[in-house]
Amino acid sequence: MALHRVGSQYADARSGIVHLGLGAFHRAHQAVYVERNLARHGGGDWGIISANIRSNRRLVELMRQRDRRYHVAEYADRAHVTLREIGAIRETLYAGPDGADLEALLARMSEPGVRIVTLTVTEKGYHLSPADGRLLVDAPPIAHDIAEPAIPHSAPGMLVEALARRRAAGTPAFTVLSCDNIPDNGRRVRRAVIELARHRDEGLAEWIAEHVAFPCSMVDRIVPAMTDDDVARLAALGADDPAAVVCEAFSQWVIEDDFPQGRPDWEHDGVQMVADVAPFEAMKLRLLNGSHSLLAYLGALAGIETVSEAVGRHQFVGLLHRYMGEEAAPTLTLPAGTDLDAYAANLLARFANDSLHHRLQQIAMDGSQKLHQRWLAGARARIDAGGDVACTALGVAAWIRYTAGNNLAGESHPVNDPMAETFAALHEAHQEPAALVAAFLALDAIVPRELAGNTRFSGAVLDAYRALNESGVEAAIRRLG
Ligand code: CS2
Repeated sequence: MALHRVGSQYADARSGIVHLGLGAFHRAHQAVYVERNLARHGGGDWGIISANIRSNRRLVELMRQRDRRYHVAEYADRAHVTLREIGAIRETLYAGPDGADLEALLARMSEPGVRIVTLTVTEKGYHLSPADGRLLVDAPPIAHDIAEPAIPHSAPGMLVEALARRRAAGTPAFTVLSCDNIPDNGRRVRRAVIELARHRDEGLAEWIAEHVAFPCSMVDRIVPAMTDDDVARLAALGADDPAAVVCEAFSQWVIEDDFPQGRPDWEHDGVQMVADVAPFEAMKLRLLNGSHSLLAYLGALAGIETVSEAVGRHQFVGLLHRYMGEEAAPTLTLPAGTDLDAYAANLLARFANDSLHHRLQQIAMDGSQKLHQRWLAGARARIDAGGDVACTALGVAAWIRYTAGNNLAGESHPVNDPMAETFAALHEAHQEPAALVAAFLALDAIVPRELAGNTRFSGAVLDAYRALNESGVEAAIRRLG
């Protein structure tokens, strides 16, 4: 085993970034780029105040006890690991349901020295309609924040309240940087924040529209949820650290360069600062995340546990090649200089990294929030162009079957999704495949109407659904020819 250790050297740093969503992804992605920046400057202005806003108070406290230092173990493969100590997170807060540090968080977000607020709150954390990006004003946290804006529960509500405080105090706005896997993330969050602000004060909404930048970004690094085995193997490497994270060696961050209040000079830390993120984002969402979701639903139905096990089967690899090459790639405008074959080959190599225990169940969660940008927007474009969507239709059929809560061998699994109750009710109401598939495709919060109404697509989903149930995952893949 080749172990490379990198310590955190700088003594101090001011905090210029507030982050919402202190999950594993944030700790292994953004914080690593900020760490490089601080290390290069021997400190500086861009330390992070990181908050959990929904759950995991324990992590916030554990990190406090350890001076917020933690480790990121980057595995190129089983034999090559870089163990980084990270000091970039200077303060941790918990602003979850009991509101413990909510006031402290809002105060931090209102400080003049904080010039950027970044977010990894997952797709569902913004309360946007997955199909068209509208703010879901009836979602309980948003309805709460409309009624009680000064004690917000949601991420958009926290942004609005903090911006209102800055405006009232004459403090310049911060820049909002969403780092979640949603398309056009900056623009969507901007629309949601302005709409929410409009519910309390038209003047505030206008001020936000005029003064707040919401750059888009594409983030990429595979960071599985930590397991007890991961904790034990890091302890064996000398990092006995409950806040440690295991991830792959690969990492990419592409950010739209729109930071009127200033930003770290991230271009020297491996971040791609660009004028337009859209081509990078669509490529990553449809190729990487789209492939992930195919593996997740089909693999879970076949009783496979992890991504690396799934790509150990040649049928799955063949399916991904066909999906990427024939269904996803034709819908993309690739970033200049991209070699599509090399990108796809690299994805398969990343998926095959068996030093990560990346569970398919983790990827399968929140399908209602993910399918539109990963599969369905592309499938719609493909159908409009008269193209083939057989792999996507098989994926959709597998997702529908997965939401029944058990695999093809009848073993049950949890269905973690904000729409899980709706799914359960549909499975209960419709025993017949044709009626069940039609009912799922009619969920217009998820499936674009034009796609649901296309008989070539709906027919392909129904055929695939029947094939899965009657002859299993491998036969359903073989059937595609
Ligand atoms: C995965 C992503 O859980 C999921 O849905 O597809 O978290 C994926 O690992 C990252 O986007 C990779 O950058």
